[in-house]
Amino acid sequence: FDRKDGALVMAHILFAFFALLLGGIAGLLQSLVRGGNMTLPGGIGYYQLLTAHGVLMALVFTTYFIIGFLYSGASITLGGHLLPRVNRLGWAGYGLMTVGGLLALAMILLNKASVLYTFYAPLKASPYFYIGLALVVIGSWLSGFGLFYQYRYWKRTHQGKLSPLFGFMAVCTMLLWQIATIGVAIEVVVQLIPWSFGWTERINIMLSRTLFWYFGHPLVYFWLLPAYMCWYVIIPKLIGGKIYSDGLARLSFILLLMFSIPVGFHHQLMEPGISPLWKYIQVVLTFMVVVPSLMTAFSLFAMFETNGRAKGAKGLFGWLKVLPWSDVRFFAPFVGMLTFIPAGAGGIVNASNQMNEVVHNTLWVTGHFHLTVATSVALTFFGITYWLIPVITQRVMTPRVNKLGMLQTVIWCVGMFFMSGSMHAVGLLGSPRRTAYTTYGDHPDAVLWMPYHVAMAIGGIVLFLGLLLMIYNVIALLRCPKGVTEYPLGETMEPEEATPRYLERWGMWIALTVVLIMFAYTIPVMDMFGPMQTGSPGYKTW
Ligand code: HAS
Repeated sequence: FDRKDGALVMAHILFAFFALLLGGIAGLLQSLVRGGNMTLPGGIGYYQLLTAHGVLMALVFTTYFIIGFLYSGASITLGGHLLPRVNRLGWAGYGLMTVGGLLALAMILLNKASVLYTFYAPLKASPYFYIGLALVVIGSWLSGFGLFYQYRYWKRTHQGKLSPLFGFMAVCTMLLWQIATIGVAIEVVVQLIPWSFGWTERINIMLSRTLFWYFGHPLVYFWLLPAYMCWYVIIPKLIGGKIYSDGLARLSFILLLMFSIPVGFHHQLMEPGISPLWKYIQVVLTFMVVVPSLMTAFSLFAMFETNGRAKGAKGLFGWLKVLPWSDVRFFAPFVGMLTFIPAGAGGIVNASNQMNEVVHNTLWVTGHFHLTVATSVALTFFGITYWLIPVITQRVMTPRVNKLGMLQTVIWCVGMFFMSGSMHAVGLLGSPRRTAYTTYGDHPDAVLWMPYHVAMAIGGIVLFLGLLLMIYNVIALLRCPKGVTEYPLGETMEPEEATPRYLERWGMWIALTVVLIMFAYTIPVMDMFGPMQTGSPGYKTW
């Protein structure tokens, strides 16, 4: 692996795990404070800790890990090393993201930005928190441009050739991010910063939430797509097989790009100020975005089965027996896949209007995203770490680290089973999310929730132990003996010609994505400036 590129990738990966550690500490403390088990000195409160936990885990850990992972694969597949300009763009992006991230974190620690990771207005943070976030976004754009530049260079030097699957997926993931972050950038720069400095008196709440969720939903696919990259491209190699279908994999990524953005209203189904028709349309589009995930499930089953049969597996589930169960590089992402089945089903429940009325703003939703991002995605990222660090630092993972990795995966699952399981259950009993410790005057309903909260706290403690073990494993990986580890990229079963070339016509896909976004958002956003917003006291701007 190219040394200069390796330094860039490692800087991202190590910062990601540093954020994971800090975010984990904040997570443990918030669960103890919320459960009424402890009070912290210096007035450190639940909302402050929850903001730190959400921002560090959901925004910092993921973004750094993803950019590091995408750059590593781009370096290998799109030319063998990054162009000097791309490497520089990567470092510039890293620098801006880090300055911005630390500024935002400082504001949270000073209790000047306890606005949670969604920073909904009218909760107001210090302007420097928003400026920090804006820098993170701009930094990530620079990294994105670097990736596009590398891809374009590869295409120019390989005229008429189909790009490598990893490179294609990396471009798609970054494209999704660039288009999605335009929404949050407008919210932060045009609305929140001027309002927070006191330059503007009022803020249009509906618009700010809409801009946030225009970004917020594709954000979850920005987390998911790199996990899918591992499932589609890396796992086949690790199990000694081949990728089922290159074309199907590309199509599912394109569909995720097109359908993951015009669906933000499914987070706002319970909000006034958006007409039911537009909510309905975006719910239909939400069900469209489920399709590429179902295609992924199909593709993965087909890959496991075809490869299993090639190894002589018999019967309906014989393929399960020939999988490399004791290899953490396979095991951790596989457990992530398995978890994604109930996690995805929960998402479909959320998206269904009537059921959303039952679960919205309850701990069910918290349970949902701990299964999706904190289990399916996180375990896949952990699985990637076990080979990525050795590849870059030119080391070989020892059997001991492999065993510790297996143990880490099991601990994570046990912790999440208790935590996310009780969140789902108590959510159905009505327990709200994002609420500091209260027994609601010993109301019988709230008393009924208490055992679930205890189970959540126990799960949280187990998870924290799992997190400490993961940090230990990262350090152990950095100390493994020198040697050569291969970057595990799978090959496809079919020849390259089988993949339709139109899948790589980016201009067409971007245009279709923009059309869908305009369709889903233009009229409802215009309504937000109309008489419904200004004429009725209930919908007034703040
Ligand atoms: Fe979600 C809320 C709907 C997926 C994350 N979601 C959230 C929030 C987060 C989040 C963070 O419609 C909270 C935001 C906040 O703070 O308010 N979500 C969906 C839907 C999907 C979905 C329809 N979510 C995700 C993913 C996330 C994520 C992925 C992170 C990575 N979500 C919602 C809705 C809300 C929501 C509403 C708002 C709720 C509210 O009211 O506030 C779908 O994309 C899910 C599709 C998935 C599948 C599963 C496919 C299965 C596969 C695995 C195959 C396994 C194999 C192994 C092959 C259809 C691919 C098999 C082996 C064997 C041995 C069996």
